[in-house]
Amino acid sequence: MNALGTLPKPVATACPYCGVGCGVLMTADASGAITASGDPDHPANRGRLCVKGSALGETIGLEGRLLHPMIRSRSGTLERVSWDSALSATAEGLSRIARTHGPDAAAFYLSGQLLTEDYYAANKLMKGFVGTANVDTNSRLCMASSVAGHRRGFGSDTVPGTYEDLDEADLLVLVGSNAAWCHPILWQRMLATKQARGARIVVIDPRKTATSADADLMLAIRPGMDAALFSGLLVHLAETGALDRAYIDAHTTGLDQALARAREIAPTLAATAITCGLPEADVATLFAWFTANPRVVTLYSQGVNQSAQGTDKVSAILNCHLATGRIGRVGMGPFSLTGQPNAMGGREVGGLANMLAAHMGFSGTEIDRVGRFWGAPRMAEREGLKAIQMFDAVEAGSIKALWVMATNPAVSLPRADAVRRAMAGLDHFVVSENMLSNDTVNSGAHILLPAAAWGEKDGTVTNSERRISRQRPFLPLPGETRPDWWIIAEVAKRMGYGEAFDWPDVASIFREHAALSSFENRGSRDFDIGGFSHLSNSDYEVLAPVQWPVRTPTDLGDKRFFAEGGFFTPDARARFIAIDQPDLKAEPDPAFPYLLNTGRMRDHWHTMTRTGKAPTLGRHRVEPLLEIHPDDAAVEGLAAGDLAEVTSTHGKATLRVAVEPGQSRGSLFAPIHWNGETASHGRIGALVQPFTDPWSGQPEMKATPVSLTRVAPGLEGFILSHGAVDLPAGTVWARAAIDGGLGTVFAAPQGLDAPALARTLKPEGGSISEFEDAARGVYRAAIFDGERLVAVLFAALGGRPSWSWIETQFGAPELSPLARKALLSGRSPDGLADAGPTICACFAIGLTAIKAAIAHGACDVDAVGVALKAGTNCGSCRPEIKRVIETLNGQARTLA
Ligand SMILES: Nc1nc2c(c(=O)[nH]1)N[C@H]1C(S)=C(S)[C@@H](COP(=O)(O)OP(=O)(O)OC[C@H]3O[C@@H](n4cnc5c(=O)[nH]c(N)nc54)[C@H](O)[C@@H]3O)O[C@H]1N2
Ligand SMILES: Nc1nc2c(c(=O)[nH]1)N[C@H]1C(S)=C(S)[C@@H](COP(=O)(O)OP(=O)(O)OC[C@H]3O[C@@H](n4cnc5c(=O)[nH]c(N)nc54)[C@H](O)[C@@H]3O)O[C@H]1N2
Ligand code: SF4
Ligand SMILES: [Mo]
Repeated sequence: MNALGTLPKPVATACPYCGVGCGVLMTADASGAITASGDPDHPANRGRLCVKGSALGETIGLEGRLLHPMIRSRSGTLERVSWDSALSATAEGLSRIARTHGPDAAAFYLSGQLLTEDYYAANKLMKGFVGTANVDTNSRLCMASSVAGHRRGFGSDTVPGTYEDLDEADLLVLVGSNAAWCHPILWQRMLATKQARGARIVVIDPRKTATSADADLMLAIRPGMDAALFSGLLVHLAETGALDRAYIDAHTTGLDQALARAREIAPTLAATAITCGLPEADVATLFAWFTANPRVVTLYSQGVNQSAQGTDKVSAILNCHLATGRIGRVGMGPFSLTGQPNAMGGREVGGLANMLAAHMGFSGTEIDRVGRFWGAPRMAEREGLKAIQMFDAVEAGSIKALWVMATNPAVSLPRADAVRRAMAGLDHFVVSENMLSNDTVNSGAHILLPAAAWGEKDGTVTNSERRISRQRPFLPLPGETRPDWWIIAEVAKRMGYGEAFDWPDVASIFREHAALSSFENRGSRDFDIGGFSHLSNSDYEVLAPVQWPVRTPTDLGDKRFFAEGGFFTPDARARFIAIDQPDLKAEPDPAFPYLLNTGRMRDHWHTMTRTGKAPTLGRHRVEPLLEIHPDDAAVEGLAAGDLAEVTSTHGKATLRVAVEPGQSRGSLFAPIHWNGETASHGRIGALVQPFTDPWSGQPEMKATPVSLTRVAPGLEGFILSHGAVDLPAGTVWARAAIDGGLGTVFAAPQGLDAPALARTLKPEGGSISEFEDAARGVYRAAIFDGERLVAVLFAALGGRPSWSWIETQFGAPELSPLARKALLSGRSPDGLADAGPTICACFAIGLTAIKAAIAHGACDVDAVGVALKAGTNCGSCRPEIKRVIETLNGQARTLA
């Protein structure tokens, strides 16, 4: 909730989270509270939102925001300064380092969460004016293998299809994608296609997920073996006469070599199954379905991209679609699901170090063309350093100036602890941020530039299907915050490049970007939005979501690529790629016997700087979990709820064990979201190895060798408080937003003086109610300021009680005498059971209620919805409800 806004009518904007790119309507009620609803007119979501989108209103408060420019003083503290001082210091540092050490000693590290206009400005400044291509982005960790795969196969970074294909397909193959959690609205569309057309869904993922719960076929592939599976499929297609010879002959080259290589990798169905660690019958089913269904869409995400063979995985998938001519036609095609709201926009402007601008690379002609367009004095002449190399160069001291915008590399890069240390050694370290504190800012940033956040910023983003949407502001700029593009332009002016950065408004940047896309293009480049080069400011304001290309002002319809060939290679033919032999991983190192897979949770976004503010989103998982197969847990002497320390050669984390039969043996899964601000020992990036794909430079973030040890928990408990509580060193803790404050879970292996800690929470003149049972090691305290409950501490030896009922009291303005009495029991006075972990975040329905509804006869997900409303809003929790039903039914059968 944010009472700052006064919205006379709903503002239509785009969701700041995933690449689905849903349209959102932001509406203020009479009290000024702002809430989000799905925009019925937006083609990506047609009125629906997932739980993260629905809870956007909870994330726009100003707590923790960076509201003023700041510079770190010699003593290390951050001090507020004027914009002029901060901008001049930023410009002076960049100029000085480029002058003294050469332009390549400077770098920008950008993000798919910047708007296209911000991204365009940053890319232009560095590649055209500072004179280095050391501009890379978190998209290197996200989409780089798809980009490389597209460019190798198509000659351009083109996503050929549209979302409509998902509605019109008969077979949907998801490879390394947990769409039920990560692209929920597209997942709803796929489930609707299953209902409407009887489409089949296949999920290929080493672990069972919420997505695989609804699949017709689940292939628990050996990690990393996807390229072998799709090589086997190519061989099968060739052998069963399923190739589209007409398409191959007219529009492609290189099939013979690619097929010969595929035959070496996966000669037979049986060999494919063995390499991939899959039952032969399941592989046969996939191959038969793929062969039989022309309308097949293969969707892929980070299980493909974030891999040592990411680009080859992409090429192996594209090969199968090219070989069957199933591309660019209704209901068929390869489909790279993009992660961030503007992953695509960043690729369009050239945010990657190996791209120049507007889908152009670094050939002499392209450098010359872009240089003339920009009137640039100092064009970068070659590709710059990709993220991992860039941070290696920071560590080695050859990059001395770094400007980080809209990303948190101290959490999200591999070897995150080393990254943190490396940044602390920079000569000139600038961060543009929304938050005053995050792991990157706290790595010693010298200059903090307060950027406008979602809801305040204005511009465009492009979603997974090439659809450009407007993000519109509905809140005033708080404090002294400014849009990222403005900050970059002001720095450019102070570096002496005023003329080229003198944009009066954001629409001017969009027009310039559009003009560059069509400059000397004449159909030679896929990305062309020249139709918008003369868009008026008022037309920009009301721009409706539109798919590129937009080659002329009236070229506004939806479009697909490549049904009739027309690839962006010199001979207009697609290339089949003979991929490398997949790396059949050697036997595990006995010192690091497990492979650590990492990824996302349903209700959190990346490093939690936004979703961490929303109580609705904090309840699904309050702390970082480590998922492990029951047999591995038994070998390690671990039970559910224990703490385990996970160690790689690069770092350590301590996580709560979740025993999951859906995990493959030898493989562990941990979430990426927790960081130094939200957990003491949850920085999973610290463990991840910096191993990269040879073509894309994207790191393999899903398979780091690790070892495991049980941590004796000691005293465990939780604290509910208004602000953050400092816990003694050695305590393992994690923090989540709750109504009215923060909930902190802790475990103190070395013990903890709970009564003393409770006293530190007591305000002057406040009071404490306590309960102690020394024999059981139980201590509970409720701390009041007058009648108001200001903190609660529960501690016990072994086992952490739930805070769900207490949270409802914590948010209340006043406690009833009965509630006050009941507080230290942890249960509501009416004896209602604890709500259990939240399953349905939209209606705050816990596991206990869902189990009760099932016990009362709700036999499927819809029936649970009728009884409790759970699962009836965004639908994100439906797979989990289904699983509870299946588990309970399984138990009932075992008992019977
Ligand atoms: N809730 C939520 N949604 C998000 C985000 C978020 O932070 N939270 N982030 C957004 C962003 S930026 C991105 S990039 C997307 C990512 O979306 P996804 O890629 O769907 O998400 P991940 O959880 O990273 O990984 C997907 C799956 O890859 C599997 N996997 C691991 N190794 C392999 C392998 O070798 N082969 C195969 N086939 N699969 C493998 C993992 O087990 C995992 O289930 O999500 C976007 N949406
Ligand atoms: N182990 C492991 N690591 C991973 C992944 C994985 O699967 N496993 N996934 C990778 C992927 S796909 C991704 S996309 C990355 C994501 O990782 P990051 O990009 O590091 O994560 P975010 O939390 O999204 O960071 C965005 C930061 O920018 C700030 N911010 C948000 N909006 C704006 C804005 O408009 N302007 C400015 N200046 N600041 C803003 C936020 O406060 C936040 O601090 O993580 C990668 N790292
Ligand atoms: S699916 Fe959810 S997170 Fe993704 S854009 Fe839509 S509402 Fe936002
Ligand atoms: Mo991503």
